[in-house]
Amino acid sequence: MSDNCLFCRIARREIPATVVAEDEHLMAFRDVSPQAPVHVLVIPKAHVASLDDVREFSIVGRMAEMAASVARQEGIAERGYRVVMNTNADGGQTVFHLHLHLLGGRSLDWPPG
Ligand code: DGP
Repeated sequence: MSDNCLFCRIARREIPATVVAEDEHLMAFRDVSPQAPVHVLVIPKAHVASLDDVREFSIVGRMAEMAASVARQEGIAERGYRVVMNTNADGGQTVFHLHLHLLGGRSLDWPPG
């Protein structure tokens, strides 16, 4: 845990968020600035800055599993969705606590900007 990290503070429930799934290691909550009808962030509760800083990759598999579960829960699994991990500056990462974006509920363009 990192004292001033925004997503650590959400994981500790010091900052409110709309939580849609949670287990011992992970939390999934709605993005404050949704880019699609469904836009959920899946984070590990333990602080890791980015995918580039992950050393134990089983956590990434768990995050993907929770994203797939939330997609079914949100009713977007059959039509489809996108999962994204923006990583470091060129990847567009703005919050330096590992997170997976789950986006769906509309047709998504490709390639991204
Ligand atoms: P990224 O650019 O990949 O680092 O995405 C960070 C996301 O975090 C962005 O889509 C907006 C979201 N976000 C930033 N601050 C908050 C917050 O306080 N609460 C919630 N729920 N989401 C936040």
